[in-house]
Amino acid sequence: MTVLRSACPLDCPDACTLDVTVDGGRVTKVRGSTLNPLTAGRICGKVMHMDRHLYGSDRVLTPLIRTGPKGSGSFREASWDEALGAIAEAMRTARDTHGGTSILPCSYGGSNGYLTEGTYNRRLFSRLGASRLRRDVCAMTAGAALGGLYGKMPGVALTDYSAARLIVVWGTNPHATGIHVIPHIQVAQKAGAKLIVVDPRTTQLAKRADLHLAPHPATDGVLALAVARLLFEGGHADRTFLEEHCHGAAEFERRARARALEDAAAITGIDADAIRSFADLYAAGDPAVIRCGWGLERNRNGASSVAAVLALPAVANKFGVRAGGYTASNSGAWSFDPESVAGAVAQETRTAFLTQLGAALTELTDPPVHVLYVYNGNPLMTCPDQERVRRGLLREDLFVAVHDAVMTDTARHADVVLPATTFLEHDELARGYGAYVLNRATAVVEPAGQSRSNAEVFDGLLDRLGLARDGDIRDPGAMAAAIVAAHPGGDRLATELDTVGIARPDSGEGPIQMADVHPRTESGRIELVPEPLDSDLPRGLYGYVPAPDSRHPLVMITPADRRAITSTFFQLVGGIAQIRLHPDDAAARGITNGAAVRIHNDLGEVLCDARVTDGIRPGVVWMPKGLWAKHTRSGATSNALIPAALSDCGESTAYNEARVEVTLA
Ligand SMILES: Nc1nc2c(c(=O)[nH]1)N[C@H]1C(S)=C(S)[C@@H](COP(=O)(O)OP(=O)(O)OC[C@H]3O[C@@H](n4cnc5c(=O)[nH]c(N)nc54)[C@H](O)[C@@H]3O)O[C@H]1N2
Ligand SMILES: Nc1nc2c(c(=O)[nH]1)N[C@H]1C(S)=C(S)[C@@H](COP(=O)(O)OP(=O)(O)OC[C@H]3O[C@@H](n4cnc5c(=O)[nH]c(N)nc54)[C@H](O)[C@@H]3O)O[C@H]1N2
Ligand code: SF4
Ligand SMILES: [Mo]
Repeated sequence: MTVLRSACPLDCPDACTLDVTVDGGRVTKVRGSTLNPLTAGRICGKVMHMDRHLYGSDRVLTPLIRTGPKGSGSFREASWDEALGAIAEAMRTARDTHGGTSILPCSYGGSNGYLTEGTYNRRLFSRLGASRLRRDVCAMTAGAALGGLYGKMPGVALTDYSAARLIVVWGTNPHATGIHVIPHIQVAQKAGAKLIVVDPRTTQLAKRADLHLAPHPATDGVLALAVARLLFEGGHADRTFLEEHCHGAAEFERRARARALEDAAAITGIDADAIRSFADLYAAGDPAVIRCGWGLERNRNGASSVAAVLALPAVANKFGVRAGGYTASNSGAWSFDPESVAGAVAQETRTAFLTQLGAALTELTDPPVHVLYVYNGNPLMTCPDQERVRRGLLREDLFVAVHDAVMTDTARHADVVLPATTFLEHDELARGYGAYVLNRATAVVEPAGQSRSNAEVFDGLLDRLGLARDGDIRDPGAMAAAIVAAHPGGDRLATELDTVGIARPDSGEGPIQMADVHPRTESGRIELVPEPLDSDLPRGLYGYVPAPDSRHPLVMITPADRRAITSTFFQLVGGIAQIRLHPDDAAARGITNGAAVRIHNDLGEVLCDARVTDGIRPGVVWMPKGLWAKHTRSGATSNALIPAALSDCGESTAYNEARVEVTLA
């Protein structure tokens, strides 16, 4: 029995370091280590039970080739040689007959590491001249706001939250999506810090908050501007700071003052007094930090909402002290260029949007997509407009390859399925989801069955297609080393990775905003009304777009579930899923706890069970993201009801505002 070091590359902001117990060549225990101070020896239940994922019945252990009709899930075992040969042949034929752009790689958040994404894959697909994928299902809207205002200035480290005296948790649910900030919030609360939670649901943190505001989805911008207005009116704006460090302050103030508090209360569904309490607590709190999550970006006002929230610390100048400012994604702390290191080439090509995958597969012409290669993703379950994605996958003239560790619903629609290693079975250089730390991890066990890593498979295809070039880095260890070496300050990073296995950015792990790190906008200032965001938005930045009329009265939100990372690990959960609705909405429809219901709109329907709870505001219903087909009676999940419409800045989709009706099934 040995205990080996590893690190988690899953789509989670915490980037945990792990101690993995291996017994007889099998993983028997996974625990958090203390190498990453944020992990501090604790991890989530998902990865703690990683052995169930590794050795579960859904694991794909050999290459598979389809035998039944498309989507039937009937396969026979095949050798790697046969499976890779079939994929290479499909790619070669597509490229030679229709052009490289008829090949579409499709991936998202399965693994946030450079050896699984951004290197080997890009080298292969760029040399094939394949279509590019805009990987836009997550964080692009929030990223547009953060980039516009601050040029992605890194944020307050989650470990610094203990030092805050006012904490605002806005549109994020850390008990599910990033547990390690919670102990730091608790330490702060014990020391007298106040906690505000802004969420349409009564999350676990909301129950412990001094103030919980539950806005109508998509109205956060109106709420944040109302708070800004009160800060200006109450003399809590720092005029000197605004003058010296910001651009657009006067215009921002004009827009914040344009709406009366009572109107903001009516739009958001929050009492004017509660908004006043927010402003009072925020003005008085020092240090004050806002944890801005992703729940508020996924709607028609997403960019304006995130921008308005992120503007608050500038208005009141909460910066310049430890634990003062904001936290969003910290991806701006690093500047790697894995594509160049891997030898990806610049090419003329077209770009397809992941949020529009259904349309890309069914409507693109000149040329249509003929080969879809899926890895690090489960697009049938995670992309909007699910039925269109399904129709696309079922096209007889589309060749679909899926590389995954488990038989996902997407994989069931493949022509060829390839077994993938998990992060405990391959080497990785992992950054997590906008985390401060960089982890290097080495495989702790041999691959299960015949599974292979992304690096191996992409490299194998590169050879088969005759696309390898002299000087290409093939070995994953050498690739990781070259990526690190190409980073400014790479020598220091390499030493840290070699000696302890974890590295920090130049800014350190807990920088003070506006002291250690500064806006990376062109002007070097905080841009409160940044171009081109302002002119790109239909009503300008901070302009509120009201909800369109709809025959479907309820708003469905689809937050993360603590048992899964989007769909990853959800195969391990049985039973029929529940849609949560408020007692008033349930009573109006004759729905009782546990009733079988039909959730529907013009796009489709989902059949599952109802759970009646006052933990959500009236008019809003919620269903977890990432469900599998087996979790509903119709095989369709929330994404069958979510249109592929883009968010306000066109960067992502509106996962949190589908209009639906719920009726007894
Ligand atoms: N266990 C687990 N952890 C995860 C994930 C997972 O699926 N499971 N996913 C990972 C990924 S990919 C991401 S992007 C992050 C996401 O992390 P979070 O930002 O925490 O994401 P969500 O759970 O989608 O949404 C957070 C909260 O936003 C609320 N919300 C919905 N609409 C609105 C709104 O209009 N306004 C406001 N104020 N709140 C709203 C929801 O009720 C929810 O409680 O988590 C990562 N971590
Ligand atoms: N309704 C709704 N849908 C949503 C969202 C929402 O809020 N609501 N949120 C969106 C968000 S935030 C995100 S990030 C996306 C996530 O979208 P996806 O990335 O499609 O979601 P996952 O379920 O994480 O799927 C990742 C897959 O990658 C596989 N994988 C992991 N590691 C490897 C590897 O090393 N190699 C290979 N080949 N495969 C690997 C996993 O087994 C898993 O099947 O979903 C989006 N979908
Ligand atoms: S999913 Fe997040 S909390 Fe769980 S082990 Fe990975 S990084 Fe840590
Ligand atoms: Mo995400």
